[in-house]
Amino acid sequence: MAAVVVVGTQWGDEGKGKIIDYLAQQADMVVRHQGGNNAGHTVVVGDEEYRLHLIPSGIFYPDTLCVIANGVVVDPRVLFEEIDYLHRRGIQTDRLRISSQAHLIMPYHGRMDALAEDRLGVNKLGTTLRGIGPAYMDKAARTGLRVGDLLHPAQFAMRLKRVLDEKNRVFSKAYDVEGFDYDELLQQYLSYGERMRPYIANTSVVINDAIDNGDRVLFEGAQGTMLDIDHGTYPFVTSSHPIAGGACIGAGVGPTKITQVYGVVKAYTSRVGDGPFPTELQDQLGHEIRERGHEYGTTTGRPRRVGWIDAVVLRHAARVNGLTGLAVTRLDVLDDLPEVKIATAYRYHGELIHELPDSVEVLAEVEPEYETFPGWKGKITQAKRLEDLPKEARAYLERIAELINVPLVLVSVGRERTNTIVLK
Ligand code: 2SA
Ligand code: MG
Repeated sequence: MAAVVVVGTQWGDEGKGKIIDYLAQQADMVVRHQGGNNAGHTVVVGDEEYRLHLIPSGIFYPDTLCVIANGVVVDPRVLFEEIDYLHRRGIQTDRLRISSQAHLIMPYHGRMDALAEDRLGVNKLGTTLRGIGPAYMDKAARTGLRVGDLLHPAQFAMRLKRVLDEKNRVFSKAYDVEGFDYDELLQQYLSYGERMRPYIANTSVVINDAIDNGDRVLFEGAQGTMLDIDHGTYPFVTSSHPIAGGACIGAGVGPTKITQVYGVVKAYTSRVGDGPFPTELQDQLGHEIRERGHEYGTTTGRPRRVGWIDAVVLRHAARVNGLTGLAVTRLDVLDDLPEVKIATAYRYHGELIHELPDSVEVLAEVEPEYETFPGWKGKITQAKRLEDLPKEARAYLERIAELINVPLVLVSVGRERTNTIVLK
């Protein structure tokens, strides 16, 4: 391992938290580079389960530096809630660094998110309502406020005034709702700034120094390829770049520094939020897999839509991320099913297509073509090597890797660190 990017290959919730936690055993640094507290990464350490939204999953290792890099949008309220939560559970956070160039999520972003979803009505995107989209909108519009601004109170005050006047005008004129009080917001954020001060750093330098020093750096993707603002199912996407290239931009690291890109693949598919999902199972079986897999949003508690694994989606992910290895997760959730399926292509108006359509309208109408495999009867959680798995489970895994043409590197067969099979 030198600089390894870990990405979700589907619509998020692939089990990246578990894989990052596993790989972090060997890492000196774990970096988050996109998204914000819309993410929900579950990590199991012994008998303890932790849920993180913002802080990198490497925080459970006492010697690992954890970085929230420039591409992340940071809600300071959530940041401190998470820090306090970790402290209460005996986890220290002095190894956390936050980029001065990361953008701040402000309370008005949350409100804008909710109002926009409301306006869309039945066409809503199903966002997490955490203000993620509006924070990135302000970043692109160059009206965003950044973490580093908090260290320059006079400037921050001036910028906030300008931005808030505009937001409040929109709230009252376009939506007929009350705005936010300037003084209150200013005081609140300046006090967040004071508390954040010891964590704030020029993280591109920190990360590049680590890589140049031969340290092992893990880039922890959030959400998934199909939620990428360019390469996902636009407009049903998040507002950042969950794909591997997003790590370079979101952390200030050149592409030549990245040595491996691992794609995390859930053994089935889930999607929380709206938008097309060709292999979705809307029947009893879908319900069953959701319950076995506890497929509910870590951040919002929303039930996740569930379906078969989709090799068309995965081939797209392999391409846009340049995957060098696959980490298949949650294989154990499929234990005891009489059969399992893999979508290998789509049929659209009678024609067979092998590549992911570049239009959501088309994607919404395709019919998946499936290959069906016999299930494996029995529990696989204790498997330590590929050979310990029932031959049906092995055949399923091998076919996935073959269809995507990327080698398997890890297989997760249970929630704990030890329930992981390492290949090679
Ligand atoms: P947003 O809030 O603007 O990023 O929402 C836009 C779309 O991105 C989806 N999205 C996610 N999908 C899966 N998991 C995510 N994290 C949480 C989790 C979500 C939760 O781990 O379960 O708890 O509901 C995540 N974050 C964003 C979102 O559903 C929209 O489709
Ligand atoms: Mg999640």
